Amino acid sequence: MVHRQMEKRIVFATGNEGKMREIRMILKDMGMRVVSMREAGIEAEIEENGTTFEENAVIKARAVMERCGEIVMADDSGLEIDYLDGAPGVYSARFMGEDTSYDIKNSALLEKLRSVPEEQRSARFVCAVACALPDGRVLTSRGVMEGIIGWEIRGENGFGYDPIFYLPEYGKTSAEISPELKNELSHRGKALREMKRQLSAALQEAER
Ligand code: ITT
Repeated sequence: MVHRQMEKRIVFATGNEGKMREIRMILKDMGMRVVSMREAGIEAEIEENGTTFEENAVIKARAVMERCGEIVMADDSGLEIDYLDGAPGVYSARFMGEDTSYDIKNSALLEKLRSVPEEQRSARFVCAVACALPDGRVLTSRGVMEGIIGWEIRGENGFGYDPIFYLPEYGKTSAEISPELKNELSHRGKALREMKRQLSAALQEAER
């Protein structure tokens, strides 16, 4: 009888296609297949009731790991605008309603900052990644990308708030730079690269 070795893979607990595109690119050299929750056939409505990005990432990764028993990663992220005391922050997806278009959300944020000078427009994207292992261990990492809120909607790449997130050193929004450059600079790229290191170490430890 031929025993097929179970393929090692990571299930990524996200329903956000924009995130998933970036995650696949960033994790493509991991030596493990990365599948979305949908590809793994898991449907889950998870209540993100944490107060920090880390708490919510852990809630999502644990909930899906308990359902499938595989290695599960989750990303909880958002945009913090200093002039708005850190809003929308952990409520970034829910800001003005989950189903409201980003054209409307982005225009509303630009309007709130209409006469605010450049030095008060600082903002950052934050990403927490959690990885829940079948043995119960949970790893977490965090990445940040600093920028300012721009003055108009610009660019077609990326997703969500990218068209209003301006990177002064590039003279472009994160929706105008290439996907490769965004992954190099981004909160998600940083958090996931750190998670790759942690997960490799954790898996090596488990094999010892
Ligand atoms: P999942 O929980 O299914 O992963 P979600 O979209 O609900 O998807 P979050 O709760 O983590 O995910 O919300 C993150 C929101 O923050 C996301 O919907 C965007 O509005 C914003 N966001 C995060 N990273 C971003 C990025 O790289 N570019 C633009 N907007 C981003």
